[in-house]
Amino acid sequence: MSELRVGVVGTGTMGSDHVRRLTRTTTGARVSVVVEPDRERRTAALAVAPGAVGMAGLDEALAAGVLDAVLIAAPGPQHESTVAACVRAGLPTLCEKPLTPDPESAWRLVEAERAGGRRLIQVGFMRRYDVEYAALRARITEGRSGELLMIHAVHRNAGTPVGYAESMLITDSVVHELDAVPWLAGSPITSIEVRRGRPNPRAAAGLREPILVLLRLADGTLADVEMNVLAASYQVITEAVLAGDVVRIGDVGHHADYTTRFAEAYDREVQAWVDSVAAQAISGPSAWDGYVAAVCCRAGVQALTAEGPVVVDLPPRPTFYA
Ligand code: ISE
Repeated sequence: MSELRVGVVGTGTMGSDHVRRLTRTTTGARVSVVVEPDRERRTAALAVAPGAVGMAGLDEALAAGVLDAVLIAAPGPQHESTVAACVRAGLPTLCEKPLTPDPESAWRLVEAERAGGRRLIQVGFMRRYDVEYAALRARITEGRSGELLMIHAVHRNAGTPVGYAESMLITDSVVHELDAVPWLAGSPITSIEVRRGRPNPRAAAGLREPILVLLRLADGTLADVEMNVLAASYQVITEAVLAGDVVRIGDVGHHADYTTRFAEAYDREVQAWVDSVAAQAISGPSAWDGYVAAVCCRAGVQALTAEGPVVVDLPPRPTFYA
């Protein structure tokens, strides 16, 4: 196939970052359409992607027949209908997290994809493409330093956007650990608990943070996550306690946000996605992974107000996603 023609839906922080990435960094693909209802944002994105055309809605782009694949970075509540339209059109889709905001809608996408009989959906859990994360997973899997016993994770943001709700500590941020921790450990999450210490007096009314999130995995591994959204800088650090060693990743200096901290991971993620679409062998984080994250997020949000651990109840993984 010649260059993959990618439609980018949504040009907020991540969408515009991906338009630039697909245009300047990724090989084998170009942005053919920018779908963005806001005219100013659309114009700004088009200025970065010569040759792309702007459209206000995905339907118009699908009807024009100028897409080989779609990257979705629209707000989460729009993901279900957007991904479903791409699946109906048979188009491979990389959807930024969350796949959808709740397990029911995520499951509908799992079913739509399975009904079509082939993998089309990938979820943008970019940490799996971070070099240090990948090396840590290999180290744990290979077992040279003994079994994994515990994970300590630190996830700090340098501020909150306007309209920030407390549940977003889980759904917007901890969602990454809800995917990454079981991926690193090779074992699913079975319960989630939230513990609170002294609240930060700088937090807006209604936001009690930082929080400590405790994840129990099926194999007994315990993980704790410090989630802190009023830190001095953006930091994501992980320490894996193995029976015979401790491995720490993420000491990469101070960043303002994820766009620079994970820039290389995003580059690798998008390149791997483009290559896998060209090879018709999509293998990144799946719709099932997006569904699992949505189930865990629901338990995590409940845990914000519950006493003690909230059980995570997952159906068996369909063989389609084996
Ligand atoms: C943001 O939306 C992201 O997805 C980042 O990866 C995460 O670290 C941050 O906490 C979120 O706000």
